[in-house]
Amino acid sequence: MRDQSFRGHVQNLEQQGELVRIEKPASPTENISAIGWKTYDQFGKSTLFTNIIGFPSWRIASQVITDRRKWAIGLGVSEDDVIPTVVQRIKEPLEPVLIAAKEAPVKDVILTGDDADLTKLPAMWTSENDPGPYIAAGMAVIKDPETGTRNMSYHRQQILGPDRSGFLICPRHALRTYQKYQALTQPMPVAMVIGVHPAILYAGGFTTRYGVDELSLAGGLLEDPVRLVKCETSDLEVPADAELIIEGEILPDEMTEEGPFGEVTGGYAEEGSTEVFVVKAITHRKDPIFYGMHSGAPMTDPQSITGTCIEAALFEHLAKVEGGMDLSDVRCLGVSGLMAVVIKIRPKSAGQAKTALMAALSSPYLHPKLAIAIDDDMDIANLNQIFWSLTTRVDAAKDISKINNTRIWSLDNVSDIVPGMSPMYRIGTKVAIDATKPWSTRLKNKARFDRAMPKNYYSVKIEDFLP
Ligand SMILES: Cc1cc2nc3c(=O)[nH]c(=O)nc-3n(C[C@H](O)[C@H](O)[C@H](O)COP(=O)(O)O)c2cc1C
Ligand SMILES: [Mn+2]
Repeated sequence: MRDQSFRGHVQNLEQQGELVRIEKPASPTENISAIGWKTYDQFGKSTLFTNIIGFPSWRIASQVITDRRKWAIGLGVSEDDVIPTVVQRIKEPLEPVLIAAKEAPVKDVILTGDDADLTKLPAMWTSENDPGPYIAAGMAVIKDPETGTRNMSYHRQQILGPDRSGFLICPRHALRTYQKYQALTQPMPVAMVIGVHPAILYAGGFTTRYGVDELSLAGGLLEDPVRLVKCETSDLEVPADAELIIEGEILPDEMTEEGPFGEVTGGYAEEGSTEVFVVKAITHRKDPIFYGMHSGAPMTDPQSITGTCIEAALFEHLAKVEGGMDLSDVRCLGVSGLMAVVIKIRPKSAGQAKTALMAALSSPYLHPKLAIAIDDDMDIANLNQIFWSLTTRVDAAKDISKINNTRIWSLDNVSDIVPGMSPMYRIGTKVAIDATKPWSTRLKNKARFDRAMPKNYYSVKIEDFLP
């Protein structure tokens, strides 16, 4: 079986020169967020903090899957193969296997009662205007009380005290399950999973049907069943190789004030109220590594996780439009706070890029409100070329389409909240921009919209001339 751990990924990142070790003392509530963010922004590297002020037995790793290179290392494929591999493997889920507690590294240390204390974890203060430290990286494993089917999804936790945190539940599968427990007036048992293999991190952000176990999807991505172990205080099962598990329950009838929180849009989600999580037990590995997940201004891991999920879903979705088109690649731009997607396409006929754009704005994910089509000769990973296409190949009257009054992603603060509904429900405008070459020039004047590259650009190698 392949390694399924977070620390294995951290080690691979370091071996491949993708990680910087920070050995000087640093504080999770004062500067670790800034150091990790700047290290990725300036050098494109992950960070491993080995000297944590106030938490001597912990290390913190951050920005571990922030781009395609890091996903490629995590999934063991080339960068170009990340999306096609995900699309294919996610269709072949593998049921997890249960292993004994004595073989499970996450049971190295078991804390219950007063020892199960959230304030003893090196939770990070992520964005400046957050009210305090959060655990942003936790994925909740829960079970449907009627069918017993498992679900896994991310839920941020604002630390409120030793045994209490906030727990944000947006209207998706976890909310549907929670409402079933509420109807029974029972608390919902939850196990928060922190610090796992990138395949499991990916599955936690992936949108699929209710009743599909995301841990089976993770098994498909790993090409091995995920090793699970029983919880101490509930009949839930969690990844045995995780760094940290927080067991607890969500109360059926209590809410708490929460936020503001620096969000994946890159701005703040307004303060509001969330459900309440009560801690029952904490288990972790020896020499644990805390996953100090960032949030807020791009680029951070949350943009990369959801963005990569959106890319795979769009790739699959667009493959079905018009019976399939010449689609080369898809990017969800993390730098746009997940609200812009770019599709690289070779249209087979006039109007086809626009059809593809409409599909991109109406897909399994609500996030994109701006979709841009670029031609097959452009580099989709290069914002310079995307912007060049937007001016030289776009006549706004013909190539920009607005679709008013459509559903908009809940976190897009600039779009109106539906009157009488919560901020989860917004309405606004989607925009499609066809920045492929004007169709007529495909037939004649072929060079008119080519990018004018230096003579012999493709054959001249500067290495031959540099000192
Ligand atoms: C890093 C990260 C943090 C997230 N935080 C939350 C959160 O706090 N609350 C929430 O409801 N969804 C959050 N999400 C979104 C859900 O985890 C995601 O949509 C997931 O696919 C939902 O699972 P479901 O399809 O089983 O409902 C987050 C996603 C990521 C990648
Ligand atoms: Mn689900």
